Amino acid sequence: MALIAVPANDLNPRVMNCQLTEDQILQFQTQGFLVIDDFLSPQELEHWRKTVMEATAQRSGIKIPGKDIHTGEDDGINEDADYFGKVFDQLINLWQTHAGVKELMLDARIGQMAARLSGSAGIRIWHDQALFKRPWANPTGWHLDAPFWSFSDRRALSIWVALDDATLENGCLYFIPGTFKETNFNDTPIGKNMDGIFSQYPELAKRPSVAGPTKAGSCSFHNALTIHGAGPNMTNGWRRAMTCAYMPDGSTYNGKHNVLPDAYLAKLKVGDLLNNDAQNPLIYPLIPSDL
Ligand SMILES: O=C(O)CCC(=O)C(=O)O
Ligand SMILES: [Fe+2]
Repeated sequence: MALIAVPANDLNPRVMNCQLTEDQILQFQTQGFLVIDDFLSPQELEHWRKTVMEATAQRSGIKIPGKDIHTGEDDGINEDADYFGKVFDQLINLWQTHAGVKELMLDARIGQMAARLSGSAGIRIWHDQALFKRPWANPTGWHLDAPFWSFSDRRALSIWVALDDATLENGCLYFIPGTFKETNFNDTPIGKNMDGIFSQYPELAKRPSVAGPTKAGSCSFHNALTIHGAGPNMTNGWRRAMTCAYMPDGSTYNGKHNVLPDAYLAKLKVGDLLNNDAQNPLIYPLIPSDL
C-alpha cells in the first residue's frame, strides 16, 4: 500500500519547535538573547492566542493574583500609572488563574530550553506575563528585568512569544548584545526616558542595539540582565505577546517583594529557598504531581 506523505503538523497539530542547536545556545550565552523562528506551529499559535485571550478576559483587571493591584493603577513597580498603562496591558501569573494557560506555561519542553540556554539544572516559573501593546502604545524603555525580582541569579531569563507579528512598526523587542555580562542587580526603574538606564551604566551607552522582529508564533529568549526594550506601537493594530520569566531552581529570597503574594511574603525571610511549587512551580526536570 502506498504511503501518503502528511506534513508533521497535520498529523500532530501541537508540535513545538523546542530543539536548540549548539549555535543557538552559544549565541544566547554570548549575546544574552536569541530569536527562534516558527517556535509554535500555526495550530499551536491559534491555541495560545485563544487561551491567553480567554485568560486575560477572565481576570477582570486583577493584575497580580494575591495582590490588591488592578491594571491601570500604580503597582509600586512602575512610577507613573498613566504613562505605563499605555506602554502595555500587563497581566501577571495567568497560569495561576486559568487552567489552559497553566498547561502552556508548565510545559517541560520549554523548561528544558530555558535550562539549556541558561545552564541551569532546574527551572522554576518566576512569573508569566501577557504583554499587549495596544494601537499607538508608548515604547518600553530600555531596562533590565532581574533587579525587580525577589531572587538574584545571573542565569535568570525569559521567553517572549509573539501572538501577533511583532515588527519595527508596532513595537518589537530590541536588545543590546552582551550587556548581561556587565550589568548587576542594583535597582534601575523603567523610566519614561529611553536613555534612563545609561545614567547607571554610562559605559554601555555607546553600544549598538539590535532589533528582534518576531513573527507571530516565533519567540525570543533574553537573559534578565540583558538591556532590552521595545519601540512604540506606530500602528492601529495590536502587538500581543505571552511571556514567562524563569528562576533557576535553588534560588533564594533577596527581600524584594515583586509579584510574591502578601500572605507568602509574611512568612518569608531573606535567604529562604524559593521552592514553593504553588508560587514557583518546577517545570524542569519534572512537574510535581500535586499541581
Ligand atoms: O513586550 C515588551 O514591550 C517588553 C517585554 C519585556 O521587557 C520582557 O519580556 O522582559
Ligand atoms: Fe523586560
